[in-house]
Amino acid sequence: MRKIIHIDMDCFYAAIEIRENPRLKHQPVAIGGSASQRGVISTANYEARKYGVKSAMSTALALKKCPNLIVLPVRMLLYKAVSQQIKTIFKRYTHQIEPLSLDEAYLDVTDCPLYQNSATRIAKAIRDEIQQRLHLTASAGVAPLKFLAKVASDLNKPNGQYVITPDQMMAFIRQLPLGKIHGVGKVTEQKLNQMGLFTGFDVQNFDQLQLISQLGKQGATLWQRCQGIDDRAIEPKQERKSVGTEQTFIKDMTQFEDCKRAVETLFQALKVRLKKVNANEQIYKQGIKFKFDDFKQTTQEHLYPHLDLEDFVQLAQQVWDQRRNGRKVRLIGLHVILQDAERAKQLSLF
Ligand code: TTP
Ligand code: MG
Repeated sequence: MRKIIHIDMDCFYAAIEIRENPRLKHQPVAIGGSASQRGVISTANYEARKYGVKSAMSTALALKKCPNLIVLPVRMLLYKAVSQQIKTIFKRYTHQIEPLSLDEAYLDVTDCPLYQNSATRIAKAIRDEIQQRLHLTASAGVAPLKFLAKVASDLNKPNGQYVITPDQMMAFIRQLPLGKIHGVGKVTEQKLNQMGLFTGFDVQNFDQLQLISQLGKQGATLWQRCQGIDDRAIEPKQERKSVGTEQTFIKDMTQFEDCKRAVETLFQALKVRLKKVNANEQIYKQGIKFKFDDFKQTTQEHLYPHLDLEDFVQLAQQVWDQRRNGRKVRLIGLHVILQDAERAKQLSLF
């Protein structure tokens, strides 16, 4: 049995801004674009969440729900620097670190000799150290499996932790609502509910082949998770940097021709940016991001060794045809991921 800790910072961007300006303490604060520019909320502190302010909500709606809301712009470079500091703290406990985003990581502490190898106490120590050194709070989940550690870190948020021991694991899974499992989105959850499946217990007692025939590979994975199987190792990621550019349109797009033109324009901007850093030969992946009029976003990227407009147009066409579902498009972004982290370090990121 492994010992996995999932750490997730509490209202990350907002907590950093409040730390930087303590006068914001106890006030409802959100980070995001301004309402006049059709901005969207990235996150909000817990004070603002009481009013129903949430990530991905339009700033205009957030201000309707909470007229006193203080909306601050995103300062990505600052959050990235803090993220690095958090990682430095993690490294004092293990090198088995898999970052999932700026504020979230899995740690495998199976072999960590500190605190008599108690993952519970290691998690607490990491959270204490983050608080003392960085004046920010983190929540943690501790479990024998990755997916359970991730579920657990949400259970005592903010500034708390939840431990699932090997003994408790199967009982925990039995009562677990399927929507809590990372990767089971709203649509899949509904599908499962229609099949009469609501909890881990329901899936445990459901025919594996039938689940696979309904949900494909995702069904196979879900069935395994509910049996307490999750063999995914912690994958310390090679740090890859990306360069990108994006644009929110004055008017949402409904025609692919307009989309194609926007991709061409963005491509030129991306080219200029890349030339500035002379990074042309380091490209590893190309990708495209769409944001729709319901503020949901989707990213499509693939391995691709050089900058290529035709390829971006094809990616755009795929997203347009397969993921748009009749929605209008409010933003498009193009990015490339670079091969060589060291040489790309100086790049400014989007
Ligand atoms: P989360 O960990 O999902 O959210 P959070 O840290 O703000 O709040 P908590 O974990 O306490 O519930 O995301 C981490 C950061 O990522 C968040 O501070 C802002 C950014 N983010 C967005 O920009 N857009 C989003 O839709 C989400 C969910 C997060
Ligand atoms: Mg978080």
